[in-house]
Amino acid sequence: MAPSAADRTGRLSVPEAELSVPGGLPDPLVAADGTPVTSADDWTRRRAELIDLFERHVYGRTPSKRVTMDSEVIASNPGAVEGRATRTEIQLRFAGGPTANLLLYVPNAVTERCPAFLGLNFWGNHELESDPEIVLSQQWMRGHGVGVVGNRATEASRGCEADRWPLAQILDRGYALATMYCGDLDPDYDDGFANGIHPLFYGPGQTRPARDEWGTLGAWAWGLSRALDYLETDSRIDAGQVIAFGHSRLGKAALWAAAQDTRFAMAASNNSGCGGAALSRRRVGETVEAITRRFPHWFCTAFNDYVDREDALPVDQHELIALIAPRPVCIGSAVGDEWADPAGEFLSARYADPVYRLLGVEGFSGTDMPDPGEAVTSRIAYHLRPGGHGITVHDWTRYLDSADRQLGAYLAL
Ligand code: GTR
Repeated sequence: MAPSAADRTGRLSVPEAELSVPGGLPDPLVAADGTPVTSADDWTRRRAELIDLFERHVYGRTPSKRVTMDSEVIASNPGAVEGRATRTEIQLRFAGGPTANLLLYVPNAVTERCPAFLGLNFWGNHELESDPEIVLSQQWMRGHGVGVVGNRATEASRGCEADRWPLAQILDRGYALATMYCGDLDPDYDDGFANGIHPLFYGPGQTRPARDEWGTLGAWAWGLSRALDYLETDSRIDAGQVIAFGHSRLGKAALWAAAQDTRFAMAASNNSGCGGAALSRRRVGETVEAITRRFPHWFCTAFNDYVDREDALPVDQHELIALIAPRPVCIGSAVGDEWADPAGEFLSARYADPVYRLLGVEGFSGTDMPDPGEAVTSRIAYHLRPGGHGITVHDWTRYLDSADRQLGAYLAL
C-alpha cells in the first residue's frame, strides 16, 4: 500500500481505500477462543486477556512485585511561572534501585484539589524552564540534545524544550502538571537492561528480562504509575483526575500506562505512531521491523517475531486504545508526521469505538479523517494538526479542551 501523503495544500490525502487495513484487524469484541464479547462482564474477561496478549507479545510483562518507594520534597517555589504556580521537586526513591525526580506545578489560583497532566520528558526536568533552581539532571542523555556533552546535560540544556510545555496555558486552564525524566526510570539505549529499574526485579541469577518480560516502554509506563502513587498522597491534586500524557515514544508509554492502570482517568498520546496509537498491520511509516531494529530495548524480545509478520500479531493497537475504555482518550497526529502514520492513528480510534459502545458510553464519532486543523471531539478524540512531528500549543489546546469536556462526563458515570 502506498504511504499516506500530504499534498501541496497541506491536506492529508487519504483516499478511503487507504483508510483500510488489508487482511483486517483482530476484533476486540471476540475472545481468543472465538466467543463473542457481548456484555460488560464479558469485556472484563476479554480485557484481562488483551492485557496478557500485549504483555506477552508487545511490551513484555510488568512485574507484579511491589518495590518500596520513599519520597522527599527537595525544593519548593510558591512563585513559579510568574506567580502562577507552586513548583515542587520531589525525589522518588525506589528501594535498592534508582531515584526519579518528579517536577510538579500546581496552579495557585485553584483552591480545590485539581486535575493534573502527568507525562515523562525526553531531556530532564530542566528542559521545561531555564530557571537554574530546577535540578539539572545528571543522568545519561541521548547525544544530540541541546547542550548535551558526553551524554550529560549542561547548563546550556536548561529550558531546551520550553516550547513543548506551555506552562502558563496549562496552569491558567486550572490543571497541574507533573513530569519526570524517562531516563531516570530507564535510560533510552540498549544496554542489556543493566541500568534503570529492571535489575530491581530480577530473580536469582537473572541478568536481563526474559523473552516476555518488559522492555523500556514497560519501565516508563511503570514509572508513570509510581508518579501517580505519589500524586495520590498530595492533597492539592485530585488523583481521580490524572491524565497520562506523552509525546512520541513517551506517548506509547502513556497509552500502555493508562491501559494497565485504571487509576488514570484519561490518556493523551501525541504523535505516538508505531507501538503507540498507529495500527501495526498497516505497515505505513514506521514498521515493526524498523522500530525493533532501531530500538530493540523498547519492547519485549518476543515482539521481534512479528518483523514482517504483523498479521500474525494476536493484537493490534486499536485494542490498546480499547483497553482505556470507558475512560476518555485523545490521539493527536500531525499531517507531516508520516513516520507515525496519521491515518493508522485515526483508524485505531475508529476501531476502538465498539468497546466504548458496549460499555454504554460514547466512543468515536468520526468516520472520515478530519482536515488538518480539525478534530473529532468525542470521548475517543482525534485531531490532525498541520505541520510535522512535535508537540505544540495547538496539541495542548486539544488535550485541555478534551479534558474539560470529557473528564466530568467520565467521572459522572
Ligand atoms: C522515532 C521513532 C518513533 C518515535 C520518535 C520519538 O525515531 O522511530 O517511534 O517514537 O522517535 O520518540 O520522537
